[in-house]
Amino acid sequence: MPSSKKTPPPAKRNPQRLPAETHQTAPEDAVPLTTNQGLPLSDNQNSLKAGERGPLLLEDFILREKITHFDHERIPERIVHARGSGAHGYFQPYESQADITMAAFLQDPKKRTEVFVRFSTVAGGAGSVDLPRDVRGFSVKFYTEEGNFDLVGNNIPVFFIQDAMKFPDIIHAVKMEPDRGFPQAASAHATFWDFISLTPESMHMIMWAMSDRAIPRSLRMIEGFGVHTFRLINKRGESRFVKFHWRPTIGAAAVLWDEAVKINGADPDFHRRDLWEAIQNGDFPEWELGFQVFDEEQAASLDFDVLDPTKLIPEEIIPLRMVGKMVLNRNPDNHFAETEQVAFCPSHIVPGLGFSDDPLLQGRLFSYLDTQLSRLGGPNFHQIPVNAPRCPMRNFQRDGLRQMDVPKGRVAYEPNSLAPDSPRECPVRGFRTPAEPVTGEKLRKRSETFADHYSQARQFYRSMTDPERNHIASALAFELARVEVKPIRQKMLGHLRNIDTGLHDTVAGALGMEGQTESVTPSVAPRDLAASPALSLVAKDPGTLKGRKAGILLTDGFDAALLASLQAAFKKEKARVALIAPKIGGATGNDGMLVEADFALSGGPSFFFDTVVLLPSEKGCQPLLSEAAAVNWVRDAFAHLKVIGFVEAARPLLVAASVVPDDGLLPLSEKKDLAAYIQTARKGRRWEREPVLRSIA
Ligand code: HDE
Repeated sequence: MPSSKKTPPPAKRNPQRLPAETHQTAPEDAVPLTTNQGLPLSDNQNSLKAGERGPLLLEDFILREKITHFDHERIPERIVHARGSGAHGYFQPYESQADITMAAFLQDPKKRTEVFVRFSTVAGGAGSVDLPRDVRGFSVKFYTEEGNFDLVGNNIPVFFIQDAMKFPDIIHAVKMEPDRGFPQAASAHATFWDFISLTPESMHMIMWAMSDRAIPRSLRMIEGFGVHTFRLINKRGESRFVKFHWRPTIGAAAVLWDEAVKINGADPDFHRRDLWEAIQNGDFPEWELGFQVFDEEQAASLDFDVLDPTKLIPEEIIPLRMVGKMVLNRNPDNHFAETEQVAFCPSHIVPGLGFSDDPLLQGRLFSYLDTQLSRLGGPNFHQIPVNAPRCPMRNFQRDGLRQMDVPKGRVAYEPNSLAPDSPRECPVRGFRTPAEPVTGEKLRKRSETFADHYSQARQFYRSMTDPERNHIASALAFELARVEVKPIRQKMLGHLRNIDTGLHDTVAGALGMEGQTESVTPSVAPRDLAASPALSLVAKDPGTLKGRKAGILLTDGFDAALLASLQAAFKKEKARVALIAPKIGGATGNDGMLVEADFALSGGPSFFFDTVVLLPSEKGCQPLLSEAAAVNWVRDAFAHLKVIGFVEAARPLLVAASVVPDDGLLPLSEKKDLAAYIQTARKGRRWEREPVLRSIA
């Protein structure tokens, strides 16, 4: 890189600076660093130059190889579900499911099947935040002995649309608006609500997307659903329908919207970090796999079409049959190689399972393979380690971009007589599609059985507890207030009125748009279905601290004995504890011992934790009273409805944070107080505090 400019005189040597050579004091027996061709390197600090201060030489093939590889490090990110977090683990059935399926991984309760799981958000890019209001992807790759089975589901059991033809439209509508390139990872904008207001089939999903389900507390605390109806086939060739469910063993939970907004700023990797740390600490996330099994006759008896992915079957009608447990016990070794390169396809299926004619599922059977071809650069992506089946894979497909195998022999076709030991189709063990009659005209038409768009939306809303209903109304008011085009808001109010007049009135009031609703005539009049309590997160709250995190705020002079008792009590609950002190160096207790902090006050806000304890000393509390981070810490914990344990010395801080005493505030003065605090903290948020603090809007 010659330059015509005169080079400046050499800078005076800074006597403090170490000579450049000191970077290279690797011991002689160090593992040699090499190029991609295996050439050992003598210098990984300096490029090849003409003179010590001269231009670089084109000859430097080592620099060029390194930079070229770096320049090509990124591959196209997924068009949806770009931001993901992965983990390895295993699945183990409780007992043989041979009566309903011949799937090999569901036969033997002693047998573990390796899995890789990827959780994701949908709308944002790979570098977006973890807590937007969004659906979460829940994809599981089972490496079974009869091939890979990919269960590519979501944390919501229904979907926005009924036909694959509309997928590019809904995704274009929710993504950044194409002219301005924003908003990132947010549905609160005009194009999304424009599309939704013109798509009544999305109303059921909208209720879920505006609910607490769309802002989970942790990836370890989400439910998962296969969404579509699938098939189970047993050895006798009998086929039944099935809906797949994942249930976290520590219960499902959500954050509040105000927490989500703040967490996105304070720790955009909140979910990814939480999953990583839990696995690293041996606190392995677990889910039970549940099947809703039903036959054609039961399907026909339901008042909706089981092929319609905007509908669910309430558990009260067809209960879940729990078939096994999945445990995630190993973090990825490399995010790119595994979490980024993993390729899920709903078409990755095994004998004993099958598809239904759900028009969304049928479209997905095409889309995923197609997307992997462009994302991973060709038809050999199944050879990437995270995608490779763990059972033998033999066929006559050959060559192609990025072929890693070296197939031997002259025979690459079947039938053949030249290689009698080469693989053959296997009518007994091989995958079979159950024979089903198919009749009808070739046409483009939505089935009349898909036409009821409001009844299940109403059922979902009415199955929620009061706080959950309020959150749905608040989310709708927030999102629609971000839509600057008034007719879109008016039309949405029309849909909400079809779902529930109370919901409509609350949202119209919160928007200040009473009397401005545009009527929407449903194609099928909505019905009042029986409530399904299983749909509510709050109603199902298991009341546990297991897998939760407590934050303890300390200052110098804190009660060391109480801290030790608290730590022991949380350990017993299988909860994790983080210590927060004004400075990261920690705080010295009244026993003279220094404990290091996990967070400095400014970097460990209370919205990172499920319950908090204020453990300052009287003297240590004083400076906190004029410290915004400390006052906000307490104020937020209260406003986020957390159970707060406190020592008497913390009272001035509660006053400074305008905390009003209620039964979620527990003094820790005597020994017996600790048990009372833990018992209340187990119950989770103090919902009765919410209406006192927050109106809907
Ligand atoms: Fe996806 N979806 N999808 N989707 N989807 C993708 O495939 C698509 C749908 C889901 O962690 C893409 O590999 C179409 C429903 C998850 O890698 C793409 C339709 C459900 C993931 C694609 C749907 C999902 C994806 C983008 C309508 C819940 C992340 C990258 C017919 C049951 C998988 C990729 C991972 C990813 C297409 C609808 C779940 C473009 C056409 C319904 C969890 O192929």
